[in-house]
Order: sequence, then structure tokens, then C-alpha cells
Amino acid sequence: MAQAVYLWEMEQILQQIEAYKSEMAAFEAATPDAVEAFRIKYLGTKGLVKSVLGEMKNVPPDQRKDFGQVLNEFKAFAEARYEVLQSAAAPVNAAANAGIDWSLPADPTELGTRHPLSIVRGQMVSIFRRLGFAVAEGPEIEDDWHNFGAMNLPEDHPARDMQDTFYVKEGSENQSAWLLRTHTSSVQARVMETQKPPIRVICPGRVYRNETISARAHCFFHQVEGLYIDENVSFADLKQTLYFFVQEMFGKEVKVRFRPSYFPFTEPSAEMDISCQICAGKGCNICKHTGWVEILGSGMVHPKVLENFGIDPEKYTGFAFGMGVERIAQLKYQVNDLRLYSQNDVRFLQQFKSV
Ligand code: 2NL
Repeated sequence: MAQAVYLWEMEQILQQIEAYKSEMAAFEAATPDAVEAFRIKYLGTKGLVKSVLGEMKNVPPDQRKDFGQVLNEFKAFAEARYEVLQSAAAPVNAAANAGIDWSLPADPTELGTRHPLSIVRGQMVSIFRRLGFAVAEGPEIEDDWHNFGAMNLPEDHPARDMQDTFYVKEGSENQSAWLLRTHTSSVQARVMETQKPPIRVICPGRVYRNETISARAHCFFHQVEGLYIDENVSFADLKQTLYFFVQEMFGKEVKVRFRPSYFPFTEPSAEMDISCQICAGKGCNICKHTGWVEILGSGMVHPKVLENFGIDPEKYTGFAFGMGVERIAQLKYQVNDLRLYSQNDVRFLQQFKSV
């Protein structure tokens, strides 16, 4: 009779175990908190697994072995389910289960490049700095005086025309006109206004001219102008400085030639050509089969310009020059269309990655 009671009780316990197992199998835990709730309910010190194990004491000795196996298997089932829930709820482990290896290196990010004009301006500035030139900057919106008047451009000079220059504000009898600077000479004017010789500056910056946009012309471009004023500055200094510059820029093999020219702000004036970098002087389309390409304008600062700033032209002389950054970049990197510089086409820009 006693035997029958045990059997009945054991049957009940086994049924209960099966019920708990299907309950555990169906248990979903999306968060670590829910996983912890599972642990407390089934595996905690007052949990269901412990309480079923506690039934062991009521099992008759000859059946303890079999029953012990059932209970161990039940406990292992609960622990295995707990582990599965735990790894599913932890995000990194979830990723690991999804086959993601977090120890792999990240996808490479596309690096941008410096703009070719920034690269070339940087090279130009660095060469002149080594010769002792300081960098000066100034406003892009200028008054009539700093852009034109001080530079000895007469009132009726064609560059002053509305057709050639962007005016922000027209001038009147007692008000100066405001305009977008047409060269960075205006910055040098501001340097001469505030500093005494010796003056040795270069002025890199954006300048504006009213041009129809094409492969060869744009309404804005970039310039580096230079100015050196001291006692006994000669045309020989001008030539040697500019020769050194192009040798550093294009290599020691480069040849130069000077052609007489005219600018209102210099006297005498000269344009400088270098041997064509494409055909090395043999003759090609770029140099129009002359072997030479023009790269800059230069000259000895006009005495009128010095006087405009109270610098005595009997005591001081100076040379000045101006060149386009686009032009230098074109010759160095064979950029054949000015518009490329401002279109921001990454296929163009990416080509300067290795420079
Ligand atoms: C060109 C020619 C030039 C200058 C710029 C200059 C500045 C001062 C005084 C005298 Cl403060 N001259 N600048 C001189 C000669 C030529 O530029 O073709 N630029 C693109």
C-alpha cells in the first residue's frame, strides 16, 4: 500500500517536471532583466528546480538512482535553457550568434584629399617663406584706393570698368566705391600703409574679375603676389628670387626667360616664361610649339606707388610679382580646364591623393 502511494506521488512529480520543462522551453527573455527573472524562478535558491530536488528525500531507496537521474537531467535542462536565454539577450553575443566577428578590422573609410589649389598654394608659400617672405592676408571686399588708386591705376584705366570688375557699391563724391579685389596687390597696399621697409611679404588669396566662364577664364581665381622693399633691391634680386622659386617648384632643370612688359604699378616690368614642362622645350600644344610658357608678371615697384605710402623712392627700391595659383597647378599637374578647380568632382579631386 505504502508502495502505491510513492508511485502515485512520483508519477505526479514526473508530470510536474515535464510541465516545467515545456514552460521553460517556451520562456522568452528579450532583456537581461527577463533572463534574471528566469534564473530566480527556476535556478534560484528558492527556485523550482531546488524544490523538485527536495522531493528526493521522499523517494524509496531502491528507486533513488533512477529518480536521481531524472532530477539531474531536469536541472541540466534548466541550466542549458538559461544559457541560451542569456546569450540571446546580450547584444554582442547576439551578434556573435549571427556570425559577426567583432575582432575583424573595420571597413576602410574613404579619405578625402587636399584641394589641388591648397596643395600648390602651400608649396608656393613654403618656398617663399624659406627666402624670408612673411605671409600677409587682407579683405576680399576692397575700396577703390587699395585696389586701384594706390597701385597707380588711373581713373580711366580699363581694369576699373564695370565690365571688368565686380562693384559691390558704386562710389560717389564723398564715398569710395567698394569692389571685389581684382588682385592681392590691395593686401600689399595695406602692408605698406602699416609697415616700414624692409618689407618682404607674399599675399596669397582669392581675386575676382568679371569674365565669362570657360576652360581658360573664370570669374574668380587665386593669386600669390610678392613684394620686397629695402635699400639696394635690384632687378637682379628679382630675377634670382623668381628663378629660385621655379627651380624649387618644377625642378632644377627648368629654364627661365624674361620678356619686357607693362604694368601701371611697376617700372620696368617683365613677364617670366619657363621652359615647357610638358615637352621639355621641344614644342607641343601647351606651349604652342614655342617651348616656353608664361607663368608670372613682375617688375620694380613704381616710384609713384612707393610715394603713395610715404616711402622715399630715392632711398628705397623694391620688386614685386604676381602669379596665378591655378596656372602653376595647371603646369605642374596638367589640369587643362580651369572649371575643374571649382566643380568639386571627386573623380578630379581624388587624383591628388598621392601629392
Ligand atoms: C600678373 C602680374 C603683378 C605686381 C603684380 C605689385 C604689387 C605692389 C606693387 C607693385 Cl604692392 N606691383 N604686384 C607686380 C607686377 C605684376 O602681377 O600677371 N599677375 C597674375
